[in-house]
Amino acid sequence: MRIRNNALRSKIMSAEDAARLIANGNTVGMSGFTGSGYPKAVPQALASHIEAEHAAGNPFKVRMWTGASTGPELDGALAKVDGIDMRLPYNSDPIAREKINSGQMNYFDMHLSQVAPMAWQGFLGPLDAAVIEIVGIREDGSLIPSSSVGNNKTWLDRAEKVILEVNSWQSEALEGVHDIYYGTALPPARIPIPLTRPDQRIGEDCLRVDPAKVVAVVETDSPDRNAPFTPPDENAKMIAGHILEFLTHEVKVGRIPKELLPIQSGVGNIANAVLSGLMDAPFEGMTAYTEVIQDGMLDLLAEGKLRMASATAFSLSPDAAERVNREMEFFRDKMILRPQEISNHPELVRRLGCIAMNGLIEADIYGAVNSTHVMGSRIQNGIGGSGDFARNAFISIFVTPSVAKKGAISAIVPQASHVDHINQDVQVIVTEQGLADLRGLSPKERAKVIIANCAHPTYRPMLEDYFARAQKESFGQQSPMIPSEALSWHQRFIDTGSMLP
Ligand code: 0RQ
Repeated sequence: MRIRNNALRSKIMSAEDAARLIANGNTVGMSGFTGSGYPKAVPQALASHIEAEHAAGNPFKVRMWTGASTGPELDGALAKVDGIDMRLPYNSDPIAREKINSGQMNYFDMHLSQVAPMAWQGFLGPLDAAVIEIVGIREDGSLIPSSSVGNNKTWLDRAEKVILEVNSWQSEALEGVHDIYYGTALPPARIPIPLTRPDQRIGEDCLRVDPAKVVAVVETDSPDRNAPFTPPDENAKMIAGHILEFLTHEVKVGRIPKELLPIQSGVGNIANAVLSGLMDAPFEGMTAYTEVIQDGMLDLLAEGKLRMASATAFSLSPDAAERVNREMEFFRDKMILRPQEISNHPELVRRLGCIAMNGLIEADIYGAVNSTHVMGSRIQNGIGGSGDFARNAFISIFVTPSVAKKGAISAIVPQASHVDHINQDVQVIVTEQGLADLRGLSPKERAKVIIANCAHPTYRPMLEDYFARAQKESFGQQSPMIPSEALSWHQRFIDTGSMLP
């Protein structure tokens, strides 16, 4: 039996009835992180209710906070009916993206580690309701967390009322995987977080909730979104190869230990390819201190190459999710899922010395990185945890194919059209062309290495030409720039569909 607490059992109701407890204008905190552990029934029922209200001529929108991206049943369903007034933090849903980019939906893109603290600090306003997916409820009323932890602890603590979705699709063997730290506080009472190793447990294996606040319990049986896994393409394999060569060299010269330092890896195919590449690399007993446990980590864990992985969520393909469910007994002591304010905490990322690897949209010749905006104005996803890790990592690596949209766009540009990571937070840039090690280099030295090692051969001469002229014409010589030309590649793409003249 999944719901073992009698008081909470008495609150079981349909998703439709539960959704009616959310009112127009409410701020709602939902569970969910990278397509796992998000509520599946109540958001869809809420979307239907909103659609009916709109049809009757009544306004109805909610402000929505999550952990990170969720699934089509949540972001997609609510965005489709124009039910979201404002959303934070990370989004990857295509319908929500379209609504944001057409100006119909407000989006507040935040560092993932800062969401819970800012909610506690009162910076985001009050939280009317929380809708949280869990695996089960124990006799004592404590909650067994689901396949993501995200901001659930904070939503449960802060919300006026709580709706629980108990999803029997999620494996009961997840019980015991989580580590929920209840020691955070507001300044001046804040104390150091007592975590010095990725495999350390510092909290409890369950979430607490005040039963008086629980207004509904909804039973579901639905899978997580779990995007299919695309095997690494040639570019991804080449990028992985450059990174492995680089890490091997770093070990050889003694800057990192032979089991490496805790790895953080962003989402996406390149990240998975790097992880796959680690299977054949000479590193044993590695650890991961990261946001998401991905497909590429499972084999590493099974082989023992990766000793353990700490994250806040799973981000798995359907096959891998099934494998985790099936083999949870094996994986349980090799994985820890924590709140995202802990998995991404700057204090811990700095202390542990993570090796951060994140994707980018574009980088400029001085190494400033744009992770979020296409042509400076159109949001792709969001900054996610990349900033939490990049600024505080032991080594901060960014990866990308050197061109996008079949070569019409160069990922290396004279000037980034939007900056998420300033050049001080970017130490290594890798494309399929090669790797630029920027550590200790001045802006002009960085430009030479980035253009030579990372730019696509089609765009390399154009970048060399711009940089040479900038060094002659620029107002200053620290970071030479021709302002009237710096964003001309982007304008050309907007006008003609290509950055090429
Ligand atoms: O668009 O899907 O329409 O073809 O962006 O690009 O090359 O498939 O790469 O999946 O690794 O995503 C930065 C978006 C890269 C991701 C970003 C277009 C490209 C394609 C995806 P299509 P790829 P990836 C941990 C850390 C921020 C959050 C983060 C991201 C789509 O890595 O969201 O790092 N990062 N979190 O065509 C126009 C360019 C482009 C471009 C790529 N220069 N111009 N379009 N694209 N470069 C995870 C979390 O925090 C949860």
